[in-house]
Amino acid sequence: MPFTADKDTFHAHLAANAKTGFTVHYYGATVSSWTVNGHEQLFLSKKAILNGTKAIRIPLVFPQFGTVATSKLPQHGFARCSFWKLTQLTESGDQLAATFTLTPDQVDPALRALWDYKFELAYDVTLDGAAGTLKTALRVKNFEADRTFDFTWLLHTYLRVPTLSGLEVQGLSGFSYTDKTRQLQTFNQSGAITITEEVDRVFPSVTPITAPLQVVVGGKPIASIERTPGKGSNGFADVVVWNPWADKAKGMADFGDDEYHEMVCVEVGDVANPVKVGPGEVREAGQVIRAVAAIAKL
Ligand code: TA6
Repeated sequence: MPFTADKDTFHAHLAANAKTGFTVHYYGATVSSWTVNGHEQLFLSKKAILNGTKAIRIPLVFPQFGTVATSKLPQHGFARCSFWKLTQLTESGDQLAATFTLTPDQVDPALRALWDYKFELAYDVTLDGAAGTLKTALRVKNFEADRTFDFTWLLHTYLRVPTLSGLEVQGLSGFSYTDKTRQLQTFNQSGAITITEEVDRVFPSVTPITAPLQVVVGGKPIASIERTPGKGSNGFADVVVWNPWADKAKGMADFGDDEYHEMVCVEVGDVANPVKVGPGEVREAGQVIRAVAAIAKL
């Protein structure tokens, strides 16, 4: 597998096509770039802070989504602000796969004390050049002798989009959601989501898990996300859609004022109900992101 690595990043690309590849920052195991034949699929702000002092946007959320009144863990937990290790690389045909792992000794002791369990978290990143997909999956193992732990987790994907004008996130019509921009009130989603103001919607239990979530612009599909099952799980149950819009963007130091036009977060995870994992048990869930527009342009 053609790859380059330094102390901060790992980059791999197809042997037959250097324009199709991905980059991961060890800090947060953040997939900061995924290109399909030269077309970038993910949004990374021009103001992103990449020196390990602030979580890079496109984070892995574990062991806590958001903030929780009864927990002192920081927003979105510690996985995104810890240095992960590359532990496995495989190549087979058009597929490149890398696994990154996080264990308690890699977590800041002050944060680890707030969720103090023996665990191993693995993150598999698999590029399929022929299919135009990136599969990412999280897997956690409980190494405690007799303690069950629970957590919430989520893949906080920032999709790059050409414009918000005419953009729709499809696949959530008919489901209820908690609106974080409206005092956590519950609403019913009718039709596709359009983005004309800040959107921060948490959809619990979006079924069936196999139904794709699609981003469409001007009627043309841009990308789709499909949730995948794994060991001990049928797949992530919940979906979050977020765009900060203008005011919130201005308040974020690591995000350009006008960049909210270039992204939408479509996030899959288990956030409404914590996942419980008993001693020795494993839970795994993932997603496949399909670069529909880039494939069409090939
Ligand atoms: O998943 C959506 C969300 O929880 C929003 O509420 C929003 O604040 C976003 O994540 C980004 O959070 P961050 O801590 O990375 O700024």
